[in-house]
Amino acid sequence: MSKKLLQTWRWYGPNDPVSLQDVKQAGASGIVSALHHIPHGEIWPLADIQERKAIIEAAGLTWSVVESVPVHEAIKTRRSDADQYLKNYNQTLRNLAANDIKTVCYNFMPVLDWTRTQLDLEMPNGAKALYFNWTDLAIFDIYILERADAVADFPAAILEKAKAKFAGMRQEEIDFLRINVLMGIPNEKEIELETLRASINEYKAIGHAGLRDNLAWFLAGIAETCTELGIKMTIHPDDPPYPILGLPRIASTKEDLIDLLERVNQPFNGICYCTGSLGAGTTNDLVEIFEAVKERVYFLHLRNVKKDEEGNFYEADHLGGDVNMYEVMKAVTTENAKRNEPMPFRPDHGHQMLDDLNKVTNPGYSAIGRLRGLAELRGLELGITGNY
Ligand code: DNO
Ligand code: MN
Repeated sequence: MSKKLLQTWRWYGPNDPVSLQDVKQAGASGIVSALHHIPHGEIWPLADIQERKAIIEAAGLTWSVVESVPVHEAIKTRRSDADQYLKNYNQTLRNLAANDIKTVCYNFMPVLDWTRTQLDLEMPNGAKALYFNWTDLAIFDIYILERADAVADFPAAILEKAKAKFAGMRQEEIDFLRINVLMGIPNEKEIELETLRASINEYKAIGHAGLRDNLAWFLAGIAETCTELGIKMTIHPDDPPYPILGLPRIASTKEDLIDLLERVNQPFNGICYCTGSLGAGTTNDLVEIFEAVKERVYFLHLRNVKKDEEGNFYEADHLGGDVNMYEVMKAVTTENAKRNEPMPFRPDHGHQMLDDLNKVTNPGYSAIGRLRGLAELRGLELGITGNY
């Protein structure tokens, strides 16, 4: 029986401005890391995995979860060369398992990972948060990306606001918006507008049903490896959890998650329950979603979002915002008590605050905001379970 959740922390590797010593001071014991220097789709060499693991262990920490082993676009779109990438993925999983790293996070979002329109929205207290605004997304989509059918995807009120705002924008503001929307995972290759346009066309032909089929094909293609080696795969929900830029989305709602679990209905096929991503969905009930899929939740991202009536949202304090973290933590700790192994969670994102405001940080991944989040979450857990 597992008493406490496993407290983990995302670490981008030796280039991360947050050190492993910092992570220890924050009180986490597990590390969530990935080999971002390996191009998407290539096999992660055993030596590189061993090296990363050794660095983490030398600091007295454990590499608990890989986030993420990126799924190559060839697999998501099931291009003619998809088989080779599937083989590579299997080999990477084998290399990780050989190092006893067996919980893997990935996502199946077309082309872009998480999308925000602003990375430094100032809170009333001066801290900075990540922000998603529909008007800014419309400006990007219509006037910067110049996607042919973009206009049809926005309500009239947003179109009007976008038009008026864009007319008053300076070139540097336009560039800034472009960079913010295209911003990816630190240390990974940025995507170009031209590539994005081409991808959007490719996905148009695939559509929602096609993308679901491709995910099922991918999962079926790694099932044997995962089952044999005891690997747990956890899909990260779409962020934000609705279609943007005309791209299909298949991991945004309870129905989506149930569908993808049932299509390849085996224990290895699991979920990274990200309360921030799912919480940005206007119709998502977070506790209901957890209850529906909890047996297959192997990794938790705990953070919060605050939405307005248009559906714009900013990343709120971990115990603030629209996600009732108290109810979520009750559900999560009840499930955790039934497990033999503790469920790993991490404070997913945090505000840029205090001394970090004067530092160069990875958006959402500065030290102090996440430390605050982790501290609040562990206190909440202790308050609920009483497991001192
Ligand atoms: C958003 C973050 C993401 C996530 C990746 C997983 O909620 O957790 O950066 O790590 O999308 O592939
Ligand atoms: Mn997340």
